Amino acid sequence: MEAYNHIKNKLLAINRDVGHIIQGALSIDGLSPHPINAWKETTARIERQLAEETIRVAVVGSIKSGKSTLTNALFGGDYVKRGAGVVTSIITKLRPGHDLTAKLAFKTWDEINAEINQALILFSSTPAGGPGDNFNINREEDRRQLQQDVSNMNTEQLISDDTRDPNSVLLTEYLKGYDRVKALVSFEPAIHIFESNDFHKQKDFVGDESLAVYLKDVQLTLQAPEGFGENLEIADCQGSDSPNPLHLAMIQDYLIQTHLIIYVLSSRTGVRQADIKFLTLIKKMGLAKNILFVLNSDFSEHETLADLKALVRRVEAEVDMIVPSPHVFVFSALYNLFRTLDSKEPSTLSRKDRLRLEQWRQETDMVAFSDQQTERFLQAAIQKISLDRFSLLLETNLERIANVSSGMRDWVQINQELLSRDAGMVREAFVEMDARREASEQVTAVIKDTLEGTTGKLKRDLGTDVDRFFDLQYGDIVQDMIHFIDSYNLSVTDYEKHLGASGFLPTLYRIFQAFQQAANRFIAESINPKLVNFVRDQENRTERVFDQVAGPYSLMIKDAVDQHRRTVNDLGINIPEHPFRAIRSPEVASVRNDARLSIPHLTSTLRYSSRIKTEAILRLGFYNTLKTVKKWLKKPVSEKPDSAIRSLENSVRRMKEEMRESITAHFMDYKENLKYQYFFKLIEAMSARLYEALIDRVRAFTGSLLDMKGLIEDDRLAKDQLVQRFASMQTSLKVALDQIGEVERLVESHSAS
Ligand SMILES: Nc1nc2c(ncn2[C@@H]2O[C@H](COP(=O)(O)OP(=O)(O)O)[C@@H](O)[C@H]2O)c(=O)[nH]1
Ligand SMILES: [Mg+2]
Repeated sequence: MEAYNHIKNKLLAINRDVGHIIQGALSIDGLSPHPINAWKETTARIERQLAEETIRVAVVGSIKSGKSTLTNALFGGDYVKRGAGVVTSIITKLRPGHDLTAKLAFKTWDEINAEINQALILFSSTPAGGPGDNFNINREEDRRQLQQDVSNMNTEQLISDDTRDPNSVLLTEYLKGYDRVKALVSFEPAIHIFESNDFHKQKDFVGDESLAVYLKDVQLTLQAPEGFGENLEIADCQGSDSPNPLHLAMIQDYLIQTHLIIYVLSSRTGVRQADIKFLTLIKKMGLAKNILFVLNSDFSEHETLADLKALVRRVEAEVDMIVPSPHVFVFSALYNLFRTLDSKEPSTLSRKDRLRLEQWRQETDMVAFSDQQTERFLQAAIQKISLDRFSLLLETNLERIANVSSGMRDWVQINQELLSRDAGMVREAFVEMDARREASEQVTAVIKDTLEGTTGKLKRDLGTDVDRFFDLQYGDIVQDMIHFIDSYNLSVTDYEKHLGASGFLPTLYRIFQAFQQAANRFIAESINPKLVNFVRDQENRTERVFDQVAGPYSLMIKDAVDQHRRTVNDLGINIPEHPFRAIRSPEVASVRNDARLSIPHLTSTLRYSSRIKTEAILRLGFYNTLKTVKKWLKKPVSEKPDSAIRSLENSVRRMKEEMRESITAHFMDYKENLKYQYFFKLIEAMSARLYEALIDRVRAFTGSLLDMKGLIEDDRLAKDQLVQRFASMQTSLKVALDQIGEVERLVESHSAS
């Protein structure tokens, strides 16, 4: 990674040098700023990309497998909270930087209330006039009412012997944390920063569920160990195996942006059911090729090294069934962490941890094995990260700056030579060059038109495919969803006990919650991966289409450049021939970042429930209850549950209808967003980038010469001075181009190694 930083800094320096040359050219009165401004924009974009573009690494795995411990071990300190909870999903992002800062982004009051109202659907002891749609956590009365409902709910659950449902857990935590966070939350997105000595206070937030629910994002900046390099983000993804599908979707949203996944397994438990599920999901999302596995091994847990190795073979075999030929590295993250702490800040190790460390140190063969595996793991991770960095950040930008520099050099040379001629010769040259310019403008106009045609057609075709994918009758997504809802086996009789203990409405709520959780889980586990694959396919197709047209356009441009060169060569201006590199389609990944585009959040696929007409379900349930109650009074005891169950069944049927309607309507919205906010914008941006790359090559020759003509014919002008300025620009450009050549060789040797 050192090599990366080194090369990146060189590239940045060259880019700035070229920027200065451009600035100098812009300050010459009378020169056409036309090509120069385009070059200036390119250098600005390179600077921005090199600063912003980030390689993302996600550390995932089931709870308590050692994700946070491993993350800490990597950064060499106890930075993220170890042993943090279950209720929330927090993705803690760590970025290398100079100072120690923790940035905690809080949800806004509106977001919090929306989330609570979402969880409150059907959740109320009083169907009419309850908190309903407009619960406001800042109102004391609302909190008091909710507190009461939640306590009732929890007692009922105790009676009915159910597991706690995620919604009531969420509501409980929100209420519990309110007083402590209210000063930090506001109606605008609020960020709280903990710095230097206060840094570790962030752990209290992440570690306490009732505070963590208020958090949206946690970003730590910290000094990274030697060799980590910049433009890197490592994310400790707590909640990968959360029972809450919304958390799963949050992790999915992060995973689709990552370049590398580090999957942590614990040697204490081996491969768990949750791991199999999560790995299957990762695979379904098409992300299985970039995983490194860490078997976090507890030295105390294994009698001998041979035992540990036997476990490794078993784990490898189990993982292999999902992810073929996995790369598994076996070491103790906690031992690595303790050892670093012991050498850096011995005082931070507790007496107990020190004892453990001493004990583990005795296991010399396990330690040696672990050390060697740690080393191999770091090498593999670093290699993967640097390769991606090179291709994503360096290569494209290097090519861009090379194009700008050589284009500019040609342009300077043409101007310089023209300046040294007398007015008559120049006039003649202009006639020739203008004719050439007009001809090549025809060519670029044709390219522009046909590229627009291609872009329009691609948008139409892709739009049709998106429509088809989401089609209500024939599309995969909606059909799967409807099939899921219709076949969801909602056995009302399972709730008999609950009905007896808590009554009709709470039972209906329980059924609804279970149903909704199942539907959400289905969306996260089955629909979202399909969606991700569909999007990837369409992105690849987009790249392919632009690649297909880029070939012929490239040839047209090469032809135009050759003719320009011949024209000026005939006029005695000798522009050397550079090898012409064919222009290819820009990469989706790079354009996407540059244009700040991303697919609509996968978490939003779960936000259909705000459309559910709760009242309709409730009213139905409520009338039925009245009727049922009346019937109950007349009928013998033994028949009572039956009729109540029948009413429940009615409500469930209605519930399914509501669910079907709201989910399909919701996916129609998602579809429109995907089309207009993502695909169409991406296609436009790709097209614009390709056109720019093509035009860039002829810019040196087509920049309007008219101003130049004025300059040359102006006798009062101190031409000597101008000639000198061009000469010095020429020298600087030569230096830049030499340096670019040097960097290109560095990149090549690095990519080859
Ligand atoms: N005994 C033992 N404890 C470990 C080991 N690795 C991690 N832990 C502890 O297990 C707990 C959970 O680890 P953590 O890294 O927070 O797991 P996460 O939920 O995956 O982030 C923490 O208290 C760690 O200190 C290990 O190898 N041996
Ligand atoms: Mg953790």
